[in-house]
Formats: sequence, C-alpha cells, structure tokens
Amino acid sequence: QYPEWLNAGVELTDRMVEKGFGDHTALVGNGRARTYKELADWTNRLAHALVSDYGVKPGNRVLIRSANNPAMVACWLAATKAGAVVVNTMPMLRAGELTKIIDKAQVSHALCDTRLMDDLVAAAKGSDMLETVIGFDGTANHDAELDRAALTKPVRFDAAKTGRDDVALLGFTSGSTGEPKATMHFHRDLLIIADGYAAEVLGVTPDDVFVGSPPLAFTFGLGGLAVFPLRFGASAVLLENASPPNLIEIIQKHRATICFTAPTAYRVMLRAMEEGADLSSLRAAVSAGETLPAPVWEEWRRKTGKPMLDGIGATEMLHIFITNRFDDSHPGTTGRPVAGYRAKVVGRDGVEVPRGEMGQLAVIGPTGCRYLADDRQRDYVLDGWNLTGDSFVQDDDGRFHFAARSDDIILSSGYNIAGPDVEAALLAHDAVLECAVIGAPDEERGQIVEAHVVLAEGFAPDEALILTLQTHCKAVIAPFKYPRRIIFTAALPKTQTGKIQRFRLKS
Ligand code: 3SK
Repeated sequence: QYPEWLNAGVELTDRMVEKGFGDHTALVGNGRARTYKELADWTNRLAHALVSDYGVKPGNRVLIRSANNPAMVACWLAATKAGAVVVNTMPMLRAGELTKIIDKAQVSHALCDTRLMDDLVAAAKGSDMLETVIGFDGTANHDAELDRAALTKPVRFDAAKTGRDDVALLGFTSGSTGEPKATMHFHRDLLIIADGYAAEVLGVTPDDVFVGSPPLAFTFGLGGLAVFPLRFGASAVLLENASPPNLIEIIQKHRATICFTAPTAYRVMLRAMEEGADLSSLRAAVSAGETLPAPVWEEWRRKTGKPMLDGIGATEMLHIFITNRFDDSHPGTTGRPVAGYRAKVVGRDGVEVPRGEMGQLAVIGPTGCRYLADDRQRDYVLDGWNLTGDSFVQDDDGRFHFAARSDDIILSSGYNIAGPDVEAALLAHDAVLECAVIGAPDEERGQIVEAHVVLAEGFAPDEALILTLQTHCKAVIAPFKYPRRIIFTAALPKTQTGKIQRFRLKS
C-alpha cells in the first residue's frame, strides 16, 4: 500500500503540512512548541546543510547522539530526508560503547548535542570511519555549528529519492550478551508501525498528546514519541529527563492523552495519584519493555477506570507486535497480535505446541529482523518466523501470556519456574518496589530461586521481612516457586532502555 518511492522524513513533516496540519503543534520540548510547518521548514534547512555543507549522501550512516528533545527529532528527520541511514544513540553511552556502534554501523557522520560532545569526540578518535562530527544545539536555541549552517538555507528541500524498501534506520540492541547487534529498518517500516499498532490499537487522532520515557534511540521511544504522533497530526512532549516525577508533572501540565513507559513508572504514578496527582487526561497507558505485573494493571483500572495496554515489542520487529486492546485488556496477558502480524508458540523443533503449553514465541509480519552483517540472523529468523527468545503460552481464547525470557526459566529440583511469576508475586506485596528473580546455582537442587529486591519507602531490610515475603509468595503462587534466597539491594542493574539485566545478577 506504500508507493515505490517513499521517504519517511517527508511523510512525517511536509506531507502533514500538505494535509492541513501546518499550524498544529507537532513537538514540544525545552520550553518551546513547534508547529508542523515549523518542523518541516527546520528539517528542510537542516537537510540542506547536511548535504551541501557536510557532504551527506544517500546511504551514508549518520549517528545522532542526544537526549529526547525536538532538536534530536529534527536531526533524525533531516538526515532521513537526505537519504541517510540513521543510527540514533542514547546520551548515556560512553566512548567505548559508541566506538563499537560506529564500527559496526560504518558511521561516516555524527550529529551530536554539543552538551554531549566529549565521549563522541573520544570515540571518533578511535575510528577510521567517522570523518565528520557536527554539533547541534539540543536546547534548540540554534546556537551550534549545524544550526548556524542551517539558518541561511531554503525551507524547501528535494528529499533523496529513497525506495520504500531502502534502509532508513539502524536500531541497536545489546541482547543479553552485551555484544551490540544492528537491526535494519526500511522507510516503509516506519509508517507500517504507525498505520498498524498506532492506528489499529491506539486509534491516534490529531487531538492526542504523547508523552513518555523511552529514549528516541530505542525504537520503542522513536515510535511512541515521534513516529506515531507525527503520522497523525498529533503532538508529542519530549523530556530530556523523563524520571517518573517529571513525567507526572508533564502529563498534568499538557493534559497528555497517551503515555509510553515501563511498569515501574506506572507504579510511581499510582502512588502519586494517592497524593492528589491528576492523571485523568491519559486515555492510553502503554506499558512495554518489561512484564506488567497484574497488580499494577488492576490498581490502574481501579483508580482510573481504564485498562492499561501491555504489549510486547522488539527492536528486531521495530515496535509492538502483540498487545492488549482498550476493549480486550486483561491483567497478566500480553494480548493478541497487531493487525498484519501472526504469532505462535513453538517447541525446540520449531513446531507449534498445543494451546496451554509453554514454548518460544514466534512472530511473522510486515516488519521483521534483518541484522546488519551478523550470523545471529540465522538464530532469529526461521522460515520467515522471528524467534524472539521469549517463552509464552497461548490460551484457549488465543491470547498470549508471557512466561519468561527463555534465559529466565529457573530449573529447581526438577521444576520449571518462570522467574517473572515469582517477581509478580513479590511485587504484589507493599514492601516491594522493584525486584528481579534469577536461578542461583545450588548443589542440591540444581538451581534455587533467588530474588533481588528494592524495598519501598518505610520498610526495613531485615530477616523478619524476608520471612514475611517468603510466606506471602507461598500464599500467592505454588509454594515450590517461593524465593529461597532474598537479597535486598538499593537498585537493580538495568540497560539504558530500562530493562532489568538479570544476567548481571548471576554470579
Ligand atoms: O520491549 C521492547 O524491547 C521493545 C522494543 C522495540 C519496540 C517496542 C518494544 C516494546
């Protein structure tokens, strides 16, 4: 359904102006709001500068380093219009991590918020490939090299003639080993996720105001905070610091309607509501990236009268491919495939297992995994089906239920225990703010269930609480699953996209 020649950058800006959204607010951030017309002009000027002053050519790999702000979105759209393949990166990355990405993606140009230059400059020194590092002003006062170059350029730009199946984006994912993989996504893929998930599931309208915490460098964030709003003439509020308190403040201030974040932030929002925070403007609370504990879903429903939309996505698939719906959302399930996708649960032999049995989730659809120069492609895609590495069960009604990452199944005394089941039980106790459950080696049992727990305010980490939590778990899940060891900790190790790194808890 997409034309042969297609440029996602143009579709999300100039095309929206053509459709009559020119005066509508597109992006808000760093104290300013920008309309679609302003965004189209801004990105066209930047694209001119990239091409004429810095020699960006179609197919060049262009790295962007920034926190979530309108300038980052503008740079991404401009580079896309110029036909570049964009590699968005997170501000927290250090030089060593950037070097790996630069080498893997063969990055020739880097656009960097001037506040984040040091690590990029250090990374560039270690690379033969990266020739041009250009600073932009992330605060959007137009006071850096790229901004100055763009200032005098025309507001019309003839975008590169990109095909719908030309690569537009490289999404990096570290996987559980920490060795980065780059996933290639086409111009059409960027529109497919909007025309699929965002239209079918969220029913986005121009009145929607998006907020959220995932970095734009993570495809969850790029979709939820840039592609989805811009595809439908809606607005996005971008936060450089999207800590839960900031998120809560912004939702109230901008009367946000759609929020993309992780379960931990929703837990904080629930507490804030008790203290008077008004989050009633939210019509969609999208949760992904980590399993959504059923108690959080239930409390959200109780306090807001609305369901939460838990979903599962993957950088390999670009965005969410199985999800709950407003009229079909249930605690503890991930829901059904997004329109255009099919999913099944398979055994080790790749054959579908009967309903009710646990196996690996396989998914097929209009987006899918294409690793850049990586043998791991063979493990991920089998006969067109993407093997996500997640263990799921499909129930008799066809809904998918997350069991665990395949790495998170604990084998204890002959029992298969899904770590997330134990986490959900622990999280149902008021004392537990966050937790991660792993299998720790044990001579007698092979493995035992070990829980790492961050306590909520006001609870003391003592032996009595360990006993209380163990007793609580035995009461809410099969007693053989209870955590035999509980370790209290101040924080859990997480990736920069907020996913808990359970493998780092394993000694
Ligand atoms: O959870 C994820 O890993 C994810 C990745 C990309 C897009 C969306 C999601 C939820």
